[in-house]
Amino acid sequence: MTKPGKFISLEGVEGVGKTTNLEYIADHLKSVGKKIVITREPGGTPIAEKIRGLLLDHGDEVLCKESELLLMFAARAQHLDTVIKPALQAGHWVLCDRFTDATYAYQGGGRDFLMQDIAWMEGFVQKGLKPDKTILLDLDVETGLKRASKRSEPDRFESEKKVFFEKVRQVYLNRAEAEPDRFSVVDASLSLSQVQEAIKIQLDDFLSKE
Ligand code: T5A
Repeated sequence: MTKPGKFISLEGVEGVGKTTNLEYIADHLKSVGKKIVITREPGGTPIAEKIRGLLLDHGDEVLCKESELLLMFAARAQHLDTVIKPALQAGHWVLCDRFTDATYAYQGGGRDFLMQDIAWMEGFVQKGLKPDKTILLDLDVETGLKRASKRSEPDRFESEKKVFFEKVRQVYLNRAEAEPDRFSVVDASLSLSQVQEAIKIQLDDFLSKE
């Protein structure tokens, strides 16, 4: 798919500050004249938000890990078709709170699915469409979980053990190392203003290469 717009995703373990920094990124890009669409995964459309509920809420029935993986991609297919692709075609910059790197990290790292199976699903659903830039906010798991717990009650993922999130973080870091042009890793342990300054440097670098 040729796309006049740009696709930026924000990634990291729980509580690293993705949601907090999304508005900051949007404001910076708007200040240089970009038209922005802010969205999130899982979710971003009415149907995908219903799937998000199935994935995040604690239910009476245990969601098996195969269903979890398939639901992530079902929500993503709907999101791509309804929101992301049309916005990119219209020349907008799409800012997405998590995307497929999260599936590699959580379902591949956390749930031990084979990365090649996830890659097959990625190809089937995305047909080569990937973020142009991914900002990975990196933070030690304990601090992230502490920050997240101050904000709300733990959802189904946040109820996992620390070792689960250690594996998630490691996969994110491995992916960043493997694709240094797409990924920008930002130290999320710094103060919010320092984190935002670091994000701004990465965005300006990306903008300068447009
Ligand atoms: N998932 C998702 C998968 O398993 N596979 C997938 O393919 C996808 C797409 C989604 C869940 O789904 C899973 C991963 C997730 O578990 P989510 O709501 O998108 O859930 O993700 P969460 O990580 O749960 O989102 P959080 O809201 O918890 O984390 P954020 O957005 O990273 O953190 P944020 O911005 O809410 O900040 C948390 C707290 O920290 C403070 C903020 O003020 C806030 O109180 N804070 C800072 N404090 C000090 N210094 C800083 N620099 C700070 N930055 C933020």
